[in-house]
Amino acid sequence: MQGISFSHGNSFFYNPFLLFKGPAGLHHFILLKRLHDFLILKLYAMADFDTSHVKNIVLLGHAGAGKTSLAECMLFEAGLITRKGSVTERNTVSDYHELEKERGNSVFSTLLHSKWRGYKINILDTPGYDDFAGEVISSLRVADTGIMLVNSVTGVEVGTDIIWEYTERFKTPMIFCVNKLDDDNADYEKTLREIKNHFGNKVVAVQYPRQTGAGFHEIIDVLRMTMYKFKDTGGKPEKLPIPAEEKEKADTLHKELVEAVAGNDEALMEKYFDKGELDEDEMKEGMKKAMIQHDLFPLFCLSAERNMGSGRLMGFIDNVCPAANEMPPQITKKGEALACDASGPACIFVFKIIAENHVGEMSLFKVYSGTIKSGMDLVNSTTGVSEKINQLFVVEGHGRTNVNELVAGDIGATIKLKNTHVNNTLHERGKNIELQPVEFPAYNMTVAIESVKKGEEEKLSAALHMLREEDATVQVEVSPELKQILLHCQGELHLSIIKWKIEHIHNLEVRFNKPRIPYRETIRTMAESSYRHKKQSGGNGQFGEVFMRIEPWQEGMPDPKGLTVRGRETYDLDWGGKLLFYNCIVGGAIDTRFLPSILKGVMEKMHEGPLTGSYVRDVRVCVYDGKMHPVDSNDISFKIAGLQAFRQAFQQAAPQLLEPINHLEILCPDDLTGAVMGDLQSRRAIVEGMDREGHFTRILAKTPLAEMHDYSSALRSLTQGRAKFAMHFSAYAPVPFEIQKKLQQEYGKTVKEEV
Ligand SMILES: Nc1nc2c(ncn2[C@@H]2O[C@H](COP(=O)(O)OP(=O)(O)OP(=O)(O)O)[C@@H](O)[C@H]2O)c(=O)[nH]1
Ligand SMILES: [Mg+2]
Repeated sequence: MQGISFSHGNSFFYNPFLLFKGPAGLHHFILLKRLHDFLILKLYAMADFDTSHVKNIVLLGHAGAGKTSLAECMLFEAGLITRKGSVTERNTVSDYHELEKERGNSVFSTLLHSKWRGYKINILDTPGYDDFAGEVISSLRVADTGIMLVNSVTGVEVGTDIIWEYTERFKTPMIFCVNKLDDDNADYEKTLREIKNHFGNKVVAVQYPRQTGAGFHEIIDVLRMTMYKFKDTGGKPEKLPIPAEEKEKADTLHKELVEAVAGNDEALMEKYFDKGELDEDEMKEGMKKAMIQHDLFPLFCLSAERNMGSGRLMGFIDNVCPAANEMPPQITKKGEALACDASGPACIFVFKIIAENHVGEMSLFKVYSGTIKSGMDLVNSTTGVSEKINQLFVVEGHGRTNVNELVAGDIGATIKLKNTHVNNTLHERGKNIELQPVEFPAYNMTVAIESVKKGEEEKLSAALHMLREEDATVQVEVSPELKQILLHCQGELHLSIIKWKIEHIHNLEVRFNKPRIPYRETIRTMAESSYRHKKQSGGNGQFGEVFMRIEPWQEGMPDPKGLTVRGRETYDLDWGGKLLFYNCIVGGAIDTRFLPSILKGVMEKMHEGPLTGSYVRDVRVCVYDGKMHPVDSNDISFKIAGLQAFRQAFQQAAPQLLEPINHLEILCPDDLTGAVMGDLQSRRAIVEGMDREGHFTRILAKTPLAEMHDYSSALRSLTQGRAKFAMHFSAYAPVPFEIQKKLQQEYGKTVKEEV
């Protein structure tokens, strides 16, 4: 094993440099350094793990529930770090990113791994804020068990509910951990009630605390029927018999647990009836099966801060939680089952890309089948391009270690893939396997972005490309219509992270602006006009005259009254709606060769409508008369005449500005429905329906996009982040008269009066 790195800002390992200063300390330092290096080598010389000895877990929960602190406990318990860091001291292995240290919480999901009693546990520590849902979803895609941490002071929070929905989508086996039981305000019973209330009676307590608050030192385990007693410093507990006064409660809970396990399996139920008990192996197998089927969610107790309970949890992960090959096989895009088998065809799935200047691009993947060896060539199923796996790594936060191979079920990383993105499958040549991609959440917020300094547009475009590569919940759209670069993201917090990355990693100063609204213009009545373009200069003059009728277009409308239609052209406009262009010229008043020029003039004005410069849609134009000059008539003359005739007719045809209307769906806790509805009224929303869904109310509404720019932040502050919403384009609708007038005036100020 080689390539161990611990030189980055926050070393994965305890840094002995910090301990001793001055000449007296130097000797100690060298000794410690040797011991340190020896331990690292010993650690990585550990035996390779076969598929059934790899467990992939993801730590989940509302922000601040204690996920990163638990990850730190697990690494400490496994002996991978010799001193447990803490989130408050900004020195955990998981929150290594400068940004996370600055903020004091997780922003990215971090891959860690530990070894515990012959098993390798890959740990994915995810951020709790909803803005980072993409990080949670991609981690869930590759995890085989989720650990949902619930803060025993605050109980079930909105993040718990939201993340639970994702876990249901993946059917990830789940464990609940009630954390912060050492806090004076901890309330285990209330938290348990809330968990059962939200997630049902499949949640079954495996443990309960003898006491909470400062006196939290003992956990009663009703699976092992043992009491774990911790020292003040936590760590390895003493195993004691359950005290007499707790016996009755422990027995009752034990019975509940055994019955819950037996209740999911007929054979076990029979055994339970016969013997009145299940032995350890039967319990283990029964729990595993029920967890895989989402029929049982065992619940554990923790103080991550004081490192109490994590060792037992890791033991449970090793002994009971399913390994990747015990989970149902992956169903490929073609609908075929892919078994998690180290001797099967090589196949990996890239779930995350970390692009940092000093690291280059690192792709994190899970091996879904076969054994991946360094030097192997794989094919990207999306692009068909061959990719060489030059180096393989196991990852520990910021550090990474070279390994020679990774077996099916394991999670690792590689660098320098040429053209592979998140959600791509790489497979052995000739096998053609494509795994199901992750569906990332739709965006909630849009801003326009521009570089502060002129001439840095290309740099900005490169930075945005890299951001997109790393974070599938960011979308970038260059809008020629709005003449803006639009950045779609998850919310204000997400945006602040994007800004930080652009400024700190790409050294670019950027500004966010309000995105312009893609209004449309149309007409409500019929109007006619004519325009004569005549110009006499030195040589040849210009002459063209056009008579035009315009009408609002509607599906199935009859031919224009009083005109003879000689030619019909229909254009589906790129920006939605139609233009119908009819030739109704009689008696050869205008030569047909000039019609394309007239159409060109009309189209030009339709690109920049007369009201606000927005696209025009849904108009029928009939050219019915005009005049030519034998010498001076040419294309340009008829283009100008066509444009001006259209402009004049448009102004007389009761022009109407249209605005995009979005379909809005809000899920908010019942007690906040009133506030959310009040706010909607101030946004010109039309509420179309309300439904109760558990503890939530689902509100359906139609809202003008122009009123929704700040909605993500507004809803968050209105509901303390307890509501969520989704929005998508529905249709264009007329802008109210007063608003149209205002927009027309604003536009009028920005353009010079046309000829
Ligand atoms: N008293 C007490 N505090 C804890 C415990 N676990 C975590 N904390 C504290 O709670 C805060 C949040 O802990 P984290 O581990 O960062 O929580 P997290 O779930 O990773 O949070 P996000 O990354 O923001 O989602 C920190 O200040 C921790 O020190 C615990 O068991 N008891
Ligand atoms: Mg965290």
